[in-house]
Amino acid sequence: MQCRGKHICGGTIISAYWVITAAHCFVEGAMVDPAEWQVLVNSLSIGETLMGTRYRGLQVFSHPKYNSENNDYDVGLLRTARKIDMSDDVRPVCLPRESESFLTGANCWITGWGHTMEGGFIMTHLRQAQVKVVAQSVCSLPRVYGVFLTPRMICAGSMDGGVDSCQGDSGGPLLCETAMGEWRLAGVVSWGEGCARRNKPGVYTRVTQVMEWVGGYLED
Ligand code: 4AZ
Repeated sequence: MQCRGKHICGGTIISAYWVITAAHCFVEGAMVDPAEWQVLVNSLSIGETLMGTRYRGLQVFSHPKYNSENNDYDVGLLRTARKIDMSDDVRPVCLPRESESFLTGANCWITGWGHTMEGGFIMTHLRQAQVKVVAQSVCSLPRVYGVFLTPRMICAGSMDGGVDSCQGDSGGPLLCETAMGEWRLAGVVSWGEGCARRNKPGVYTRVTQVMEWVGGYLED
């Protein structure tokens, strides 16, 4: 997702008109017209070679309980001005049911154009990495995130560090395999202490916990 032609955040298509992202992505663009947002679809590159299709934003929404102090409820939605063309390569992600659970150690994938190291650069080519769900009990240990971790957050990565999302990946997907072996959007890239540090896995908005709010926009 770009604002005034600049990459700001990742996002995930959930229906023909809707892209899910992080609420904090809209903070720096809070004053701008939703039409200044563009979603770049079906392009692995955000370099000079212009590929893919651009969809202008029509409306942007942040979760009403979003707290910019601690990133609780860090989820937002962007409605595109026109219908996103679906194809073999462009399809909406499957959302989880509220009751669905992602087990500790479940396999997940993250994707994004974000930095490959702290203080790095935005990538021109989309990258992906495999991470695992970290137990909530472990992620809320004092040496990990302690009380900063809320029930609206899910941690994924590696406790040894080395693989993680980073700046510029925010708003993008955390796709995980459920206990039933189905792939669902488990999280939205939200925050973390640095990137890929030991004992500091990535923190993602727990999608099952915000499905009621998201579902309210999916009717049309
Ligand atoms: C960021 O600044 C950011 N390691 C995103 C993800 C993580 C840290 C920071 C997780 O957008």
